[in-house]
Formats: sequence, structure tokens, C-alpha cells
Amino acid sequence: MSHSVNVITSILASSVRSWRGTTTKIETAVPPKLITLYDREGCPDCRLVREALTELNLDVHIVPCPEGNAQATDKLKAASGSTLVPHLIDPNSDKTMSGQDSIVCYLFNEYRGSEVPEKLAPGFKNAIASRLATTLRNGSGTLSLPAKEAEQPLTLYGFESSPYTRLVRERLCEYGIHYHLITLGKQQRADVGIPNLRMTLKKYRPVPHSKRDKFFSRHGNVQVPYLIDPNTEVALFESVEILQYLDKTYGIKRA
Ligand SMILES: N[C@@H](CCC(=O)N[C@@H](CS)C(=O)NCC(=O)O)C(=O)O
Repeated sequence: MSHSVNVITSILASSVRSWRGTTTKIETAVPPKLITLYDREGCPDCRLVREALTELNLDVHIVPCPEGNAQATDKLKAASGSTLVPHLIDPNSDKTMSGQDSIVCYLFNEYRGSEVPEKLAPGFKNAIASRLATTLRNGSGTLSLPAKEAEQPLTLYGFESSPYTRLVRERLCEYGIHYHLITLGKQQRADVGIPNLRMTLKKYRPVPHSKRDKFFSRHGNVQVPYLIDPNTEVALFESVEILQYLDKTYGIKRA
């Protein structure tokens, strides 16, 4: 599929989810230790957890579990006793759990001290719309592709509904590459839009002292996806370039 078609279907996938996983408030408690999520990008249930993570402004270590990756399945079984995703391990509270409803409720309770907001609440509507999003992406980010192992985890900046970031997450999942997902949800009107066309007439400035602000100080703007690979010391913007890089560095072409 061409990149443009992928971007369009990714925009449609975010649209059927009503762009959940776009915004975040800043008052979420920041846990000292990174939460781990055993995840399958194309899994509709996992999407609901990742949407909650963006909404809560929480970062996470993603252990991808694509179907057909025996090593990943073994890791998941060792961690959870089953092969079901999503599975979450929170070293801050020593809690571990499976299933999107329990995980989403736990995250809101633990980190915002609140119930799950209506728009993310477990139920039929969210479950169906998330399945539809997977269908629009033709199941990308579900099945394993042959790949070399990444020794150290990569770091990916993005937010759940970002159509361009989704394409990168799908490939990371298919290749079984683990990564730290740094969520940069939108926190104000000026964050809305693309990097050079924002909903503000003033010079763009993220919310002070936020993760976006830190990113802005380093790069002079906020644009996602942004990928860092400590194994090769490569750092890249632009989804096309990131995908080409992942294919070249980790993909193994079938003969
Ligand atoms: N050409 C870029 C486009 C990236 C892009 O427009 N990203 C949007 C999110 S989908 C963005 O960074 N928006 C600005 C923001 O979130 O602050 C690519 O393919 O990676």
C-alpha cells in the first residue's frame, strides 16, 4: 500500500475513534517507574488502553506481541500466565493485570483518582468502533514479520490518534521491537494542527514545563512521530523516513 493510502486509512481509523487519544490534561501524577504494556497495535482492546495512556499523559514501555512471534508469546506467557493482550505491569504499585476494562479503570483510578470518563468507558460502542479502526487499517500491526532483534528499546514520541505515528507503531509491532512510548497529547488550542499550521496566530509555545515544552526546547517545534534508536544512535522525524529506516535496519526480507 502506498504511504498516502496508509495515511488516509490511518486518518479514517482515528476518525472512527472520534480522535480519542489526542488530548491530555497535565495534572496526572507522574509515576517514577515506567509502566510496561504487552501490546498488539492492531488489537482493538489494546487501542483502548493506549488511548487512555495518552489521555492520562502517561509514558509506557511497549512489549509488542504480534501474532506468530513465538518469542514474544513466551515472554507474555511468562509475565501473565496467558497469551492475552493487553497485559499491564505497573512496578509503582506492584499491580499486574490483563484485559482492557480492568486496565483502563485501574489507570484512571491510580493516576487521576477518578472514574473512567464517559468517552473511554468500557462498553459496546468503543469496542465496535475500535474493531472498525483495525479493519480500516486492514489489520496492520497484528501479524509478525521476520526481523532482527533490537537490543535496547527504541524511543517513540507520539500520541495515540496521530495518523503518522500509528504507521510507525504498526511496524514496530510487526517487527517485535520493544520501545518506550512517550505520549505528547495536545494540551491547549495552540497544540492543535500540524507543526507549521496551528490553531494560533501567536508564535507557538507549548504549555510551560510540560513534556511538549521539553521536546520544543530541544527541537524548536513539536512534531511526531519522532524516533530515537540508541542501538544505532539514529534519531529521525518524518514517518516515511522512519519506516524506511526500520525496514533497512531490522526487517529481514523473505527469499
Ligand atoms: N510529514 C510528517 C507529518 C507529521 C505530522 O503532521 N504530525 C502531526 C501529528 S499527526 C504533528 O506533529 N502535529 C503537531 C503537534 O502534535 O503538535 C510525517 O510524515 O511524519
